[in-house]
Amino acid sequence: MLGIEYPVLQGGMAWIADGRLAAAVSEGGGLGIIASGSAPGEYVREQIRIGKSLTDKPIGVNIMLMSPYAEEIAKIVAEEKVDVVTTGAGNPSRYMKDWKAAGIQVIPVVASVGLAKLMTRLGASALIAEGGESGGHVGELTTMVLVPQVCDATTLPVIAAGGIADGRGVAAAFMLGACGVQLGTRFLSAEECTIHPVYKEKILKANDLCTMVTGKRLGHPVRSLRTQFARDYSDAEYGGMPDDELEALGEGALRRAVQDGDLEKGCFIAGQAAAMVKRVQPAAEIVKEIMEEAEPILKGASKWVE
Ligand code: TUI
Repeated sequence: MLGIEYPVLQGGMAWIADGRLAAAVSEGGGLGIIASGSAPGEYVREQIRIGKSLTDKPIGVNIMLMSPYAEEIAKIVAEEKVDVVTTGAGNPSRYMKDWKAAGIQVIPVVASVGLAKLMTRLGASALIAEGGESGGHVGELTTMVLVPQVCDATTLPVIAAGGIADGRGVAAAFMLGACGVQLGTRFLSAEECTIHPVYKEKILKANDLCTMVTGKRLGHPVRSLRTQFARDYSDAEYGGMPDDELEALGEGALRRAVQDGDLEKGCFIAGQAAAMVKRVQPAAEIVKEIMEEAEPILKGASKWVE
């Protein structure tokens, strides 16, 4: 359906997933996805052009629906003839008709059965069911319970996301009914991923308990590494800081982590699978490796039945 070799999507990580990373993943046989995050439209257009200059394979764009530029970027993806659009952190209903008319495959991220049903009705091509193990904006449900429920609620192909970082996660996702996976955190260690060296090091040194969720009080919970910033934010959140001040504290924090490696004021987004990221390697190798790991696990699964 997407014209890719492996059913592996690279998550649309704000300020991180640029044209270069996306092209490397697509060249490796997966689907690279350029993140719009809260960047202006012209930045996204530029990244699309960079990505397309580096690969002839399909490339996607993720639109973060809470972005003030979402409307503008919704038009740009059609103008630039992007192959696939994924959406996150909201309901993309109002854009679906125009994207479909432009021949774009629309794959919304859903964190609930209700949105899965609505997106199925509105003509999405597939759905990404993202559990709360993921980094960034998280819903209530885990991947383990969300994926089968979304599969039961739709006739569309379902892509599992959240907590998947190796072949075991891929195999498990297939067992839950998914036919593809999306990984974000694992690609933070890709050679082509240009995050600050401090960020990469933090991911490679992460352990099982080193992420936490902040921002629940403001209605947009975000999972990130348990850094000084995350602890300070959490203290402010539960210590009664007024909403506007709390919003201001988080403003620009993502960019400060990615570009400056700022542990005091930056938000280092990562999923719970951060501890499973062990080394720096080319993005194409990551795609191939996880699928090669999944194969013997899936073949061996018959040992559980007589
Ligand atoms: O979107 C993400 N992950 C993100 S977005 C982001 S940037 C950000 N900046 C400020 C505040 C919050 C985020 C960093 N990471 N993942 C996809 C995702 N979408 N996860 C969960 C959802 C989701 C949740 C609720 C999608 C739809 C939804 O309901 C929408 C509705 O209105 O029904």
